[in-house]
Amino acid sequence: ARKCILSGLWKNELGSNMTISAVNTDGGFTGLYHTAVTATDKHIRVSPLKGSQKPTNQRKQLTFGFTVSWTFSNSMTVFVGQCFMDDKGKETLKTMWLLREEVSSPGDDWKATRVGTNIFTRIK
Ligand code: B9F
Repeated sequence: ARKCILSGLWKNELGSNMTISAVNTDGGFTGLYHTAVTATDKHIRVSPLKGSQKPTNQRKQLTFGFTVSWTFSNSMTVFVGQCFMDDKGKETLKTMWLLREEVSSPGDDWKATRVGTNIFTRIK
């Protein structure tokens, strides 16, 4: 059976792109994230990502997580997800994310985290 490989270029339903480099023997990987959207008028810049997959040997369906450290703000997003391989060999990454924004006081903590889902498909 064909196996999921996270390395490559992916696009989600928002139009965001990410490139994941080779996965190392410990399951770790790095990459670059280019978001198509931002909630403010901040200038978007490509931002680094770092994560790991489990298990480290490639499987048909594998779980993974990664963090994106936005270079244009003090916010971070963490993604967790699973790669699904269909019977035509097409891979889909189903993810959920939490976006943490820096707030100025504990009283603002309630509004500091956004949550959502993204689905990625391979473009290369
Ligand atoms: O919009 C975020 C942001 C951080 C500080 C000002 C703007 C950064 C980009 C997040 C992109 C998210 C979506 N893109 C994507 O592909 S990550 C999850 C989604 N998937 C507004 C003010 C503080 C936080 C948000 Fe900001």
